[in-house]
Order: sequence, then structure tokens, then C-alpha cells
Amino acid sequence: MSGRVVTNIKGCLKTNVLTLLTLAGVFGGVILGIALRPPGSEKWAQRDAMYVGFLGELFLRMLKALILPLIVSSLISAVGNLDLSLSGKIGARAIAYYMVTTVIAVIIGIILVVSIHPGQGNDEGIHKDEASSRDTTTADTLMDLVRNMFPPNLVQAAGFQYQTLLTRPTDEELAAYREKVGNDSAEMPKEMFKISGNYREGSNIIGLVVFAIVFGIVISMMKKQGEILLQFFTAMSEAMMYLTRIVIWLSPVGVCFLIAAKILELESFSVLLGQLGMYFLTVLIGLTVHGFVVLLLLYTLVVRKLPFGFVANIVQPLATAFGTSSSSATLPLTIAALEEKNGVDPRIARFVLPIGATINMDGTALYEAVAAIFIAQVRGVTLGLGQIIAISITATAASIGAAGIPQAGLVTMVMVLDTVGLPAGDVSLILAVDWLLDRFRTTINVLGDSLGAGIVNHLSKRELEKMGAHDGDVIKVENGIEATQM
Ligand code: 7O9
Repeated sequence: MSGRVVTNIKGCLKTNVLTLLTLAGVFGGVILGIALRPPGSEKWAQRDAMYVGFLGELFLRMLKALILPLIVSSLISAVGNLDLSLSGKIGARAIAYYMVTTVIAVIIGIILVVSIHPGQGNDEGIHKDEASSRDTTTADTLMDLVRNMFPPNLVQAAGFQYQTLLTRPTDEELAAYREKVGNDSAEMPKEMFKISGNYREGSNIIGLVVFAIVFGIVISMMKKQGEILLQFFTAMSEAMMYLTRIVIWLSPVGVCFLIAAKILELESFSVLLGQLGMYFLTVLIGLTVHGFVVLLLLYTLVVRKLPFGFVANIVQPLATAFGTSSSSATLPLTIAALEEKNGVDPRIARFVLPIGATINMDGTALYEAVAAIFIAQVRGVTLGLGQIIAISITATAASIGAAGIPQAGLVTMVMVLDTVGLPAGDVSLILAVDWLLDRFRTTINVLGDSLGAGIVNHLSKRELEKMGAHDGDVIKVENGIEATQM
């Protein structure tokens, strides 16, 4: 017994050391970047920056390797280990939390951008790239999202996402169209372009998540017959967490070099102080208010406990989210921190967090709403209440669907701009600061997912206890067997 206490204390010390090291990695990366490229000097050649970022790149590759087997096995094992009615309840609680918090995030963003008014109504001085136009319509994008939920081939879904393609008319077709409408400078509307589809590189995470959840439900309905599969996926999920606990130790170094390399290849820092400065600040204030006031308040009210200990325990994944700007790459570390330090039941963490990483992006929703209205302000377009509501709805939808849309970052932003008739190319107005805002909003995304898991865990505690204690390793399969025998 005392041996266990000693190992517990050792483990506790170990994990805090890791948190401190990761934070040191973030600051070390900033300092290293600035030291290698003093303010005012030219950006580094891409190749040289790549050398500096190499260790960070390796770290990111290792994390990404964990994601696919981890989410599939975790979801199947978590859903399979729960009673059907209970997994339904837990899922509903999580979805309710995601909806409420995302809507609040968008509202905060809109209130701030309308009252701060960062776009002065002239676009001089903002660096513009060549406008990139996109042919697919918003309806196409949303239907692709639904198509991606049902992949026809699971092996293909591990590497490719479906995307609708519209083909512009050939010269002859255009001429025929112009003749028909009797106007020789008319453009053919997008709706008349030829439709085809192709598979783009990038995992179809939404499809895999949907399949894994349904598969978990089926295994749980099969009772005894499904036990061997449940054991397999539970052991798989454990193995991936073991791997995570190894890779986690690379995060200080990885985060440090990722950030340093990013600083080396930046165009310039001055955009942060110029016209985009106010926009940058607006998003940053919004993210801070949402993440550190609203979400923490919500946690305190629901769980009836101060949230600071909980947050202190997830600083390590938060710092990694900042360093990698990817909430999915951070997911293994988020699960580990919640289970091992915050005592969240693995059946909750492994069920709710992969879904949260996929569809719950408060920071992204807030950012997209602010960005669209900022661009309208810069363009001198006045938006009515109806248009602002339309932006909120699309920004919410875009944040939920991002993982199911190929090339989500740009595409979803264009979708939001589209709702108020702003041209796709205007995305380029904000690209200069996007890399940094991405890091901040990813951190808030991970914070939102984690607090959500904590809240759902609290709300579901009694039901979980009724189902049987659970201690996070393969033993839980036995609980599953007991449950099915009753
Ligand atoms: C941000 F569930 C998982 F973990 F397996 C999972 C894997 C991949 C979940 C999601 C994804 C995924 O591909 N997500 C995705 C997210 C794809 C495209 C865009 C985004 C949006 O990302 C955020 C943003 O840009 O605002 C942010 N960088 O949270 O990672």
C-alpha cells in the first residue's frame, strides 16, 4: 500500500515536471525564434527554417500517428462498455454542452467586433494576396459534410475525404449559354456548372467517428457475442494510451522547435501592430472572455467546485495545443491529462473527447464570426441584423463541420463570407495574422473540450457508479461482461 502511495507521489511529481517543461518549451521557442531572427531582420529561407523545425515536425508526426487508432478504438471501447441508455444520455449531455458553448462563443465574438469596430472602413494598408475564388456552393460543402459521415469504404476513409468539384464551362458551352440568354458577356451561374466529385487527401475523421460510435453500440447490443471485439478494442485503446505516455515526453522539445521555426519563416511582425492589430486584439479578448470567464463560470456553476485545479492539471495539453495549433494532434495528451490528473472516468473521456475534438470548436466559431464581420467593416459593407444572424449560424455550422470538410480552414471561412455576399478572395485580408490566432483559438478549443468532459463526468457520476467501478485498464472488459450477464 505505501509502495503505491510512493509511486503516486512520484507520478504526480513527474507529471508536474512535464507541465513545467512544456511551458518552458513554449517560452523557449519564442526566445529561440527571436534570438535566431532579431526583430526587423529578414525572414529565413524556408529550407533553413525547416531544419530548425525538424524535431517539432517529428513530434507532430508521432502525435498524428496516434490519432486514428486512438479515436476509433477509444470510441468503440467507451460506447461498448456503457449501457445503451447511458451512452445516449452522456452523448446528449455532451452535445448540449457543445451547442450552448459554441453559440455563446459566437455571441461574444459578435458583441465585441460590433462594439470595438476594428475595421476602419478602408482597406488601404492591409496586405492583399491574389484573390482565390472557389466554385463550390455552400450547399455543396454542407452536403459533402453529410456524405463524409457515411464513407463507402472505411480503409479509404482513413486517408481521404470526399469533395464535390464543379467544372467551369468550356468556351463553346459558355458561348452557347450566352447565345441562349441573349447577352454576350453573361457569366454562367455556378448552379449550371458540371458536377463531379473526387477524393482529397486527409483523413475522413467524421466518417470514422460516426462508424466507431455505431459499431460500439452494436457491440454493446450483441452482449456476449461481442465481448471478444470489446476486449480487443479496449486493449487497443489502452495500448495507444501507453504510446501517448511515451510520446508526451517529447512535447517540450517538439513545441519549442515548432514555435521557433514558425517565427523564423514569418513575413513580418508589424502586421500585428498595424491595421490588423485591432482585429487581432478583438479576437484575443473574445477568446479570453469565453475561455477564462464564461467556460470557467459554467464549470463552477455545474460542478460546484472552483475550476482552477482542473485547469492547472491540463496546462500541459493546453501548451501543446498552442505549440501545434491542432486540437486533434493534442487529443491523446488531453485524454491522458483528464484521466490521470483530473480523475475523469475513461469511459467518459474516451467517448466525449474524440467527439469534442471533432465538432466542438468554440474558439474557431468565435474567430470565424469576428473575421467575417471585420472583413465587412473593412469593405465598408453595413450588415443588418438578419445578416449578422446568418453569420452566427454559418460560423457555428462551420466550426461543427470543419473536420468533415476538405481544406476546412479556408473553405469554412469562405462559406461564412458567402452568406453575406462578400467575395471569397477577401479571406486574404486576415491571412497575415491567422497563424497566431490559430494557436490561441486551438488552445480555447482544447480548453472547451476538457471542461466539457469534466462537466459531463460530474453530471454522469452517479449513473457510472451504478454501472460499476472502473479503473482504466483492461479490467473494465470484465465489468462489461458482468453488465451483459445481468
Ligand atoms: C484546431 F477526433 C480526432 F481527433 F481524431 C480529429 C482528427 C482530425 C478531430 C478533428 C480532426 C480535424 O481534421 N479537424 C480539423 C479542424 C480539420 C480542419 C480544420 C479544423 C479547424 O481547426 C481549428 C482552427 O483552425 O480553428 C484549430 N486549428 O482546433 O485544431
